[in-house]
Amino acid sequence: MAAFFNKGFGRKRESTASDRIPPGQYETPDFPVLSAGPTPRIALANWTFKMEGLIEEPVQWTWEQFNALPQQSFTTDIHCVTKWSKLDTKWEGVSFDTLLEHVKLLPEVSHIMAYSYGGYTTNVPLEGLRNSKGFIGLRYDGKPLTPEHGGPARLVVPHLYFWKSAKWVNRLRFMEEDEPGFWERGGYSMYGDPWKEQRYRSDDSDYQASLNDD
Ligand SMILES: Nc1nc2c(c(=O)[nH]1)N[C@H]1C(S)=C(S)[C@@H](COP(=O)(O)O)O[C@H]1N2
Ligand SMILES: [Mo]
Repeated sequence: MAAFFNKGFGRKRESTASDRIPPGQYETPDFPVLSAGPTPRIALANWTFKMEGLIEEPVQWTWEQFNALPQQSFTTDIHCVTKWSKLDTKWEGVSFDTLLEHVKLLPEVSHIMAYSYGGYTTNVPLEGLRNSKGFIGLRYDGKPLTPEHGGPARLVVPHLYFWKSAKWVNRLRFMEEDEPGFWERGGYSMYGDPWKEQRYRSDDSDYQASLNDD
């Protein structure tokens, strides 16, 4: 039966796409804009990107310097906690692995906090960014990233809910313990894996464990 239904009528394509939609999500062709505040406008001449915290030497780039770093293309699916998913989004930017070549991490680093122009913050585990899992997006669909989608530069961590992909990012701080960012302080998951439906803090497995401890 399966072989029959997989033949023709575009069924194979459809079932392949739906396998890529996490539980509770629906696919949209749109690219909705979700911002907790106004869109900051950053002149490229003033833009900087900094890495600090538990690394041997902090490092900072200007827009020109940052754009001279090796860049890669990424085609990836994104999943917003408000339940839309968008397949095959096309980005160009600098991978987190490339950024790590410019610093020496202290051994205790476990998480990073991303900071944005405008004050947004979000926490991500180090291992959630390494090995091509996270990048700083500079271009979307072949064009410079628009301000409403986080331009000039945003963090992109597509395997986690999209609130972890901080728009207008300008700083990463390396930490030895997990700390909540903006939405996480408001009750959202510390991790945010869409495949595990970790939407709220109460969906986190260590949160469940901490309830059992008491
Ligand atoms: N700086 C900043 N980054 C942010 C947000 C925000 O409000 N401010 N919203 C987050 C949320 S909840 C989502 S779903 C995505 C939305 O990105 P988009 O507007 O490009 O779709 O950005 C994330 N990054
Ligand atoms: Mo979101």
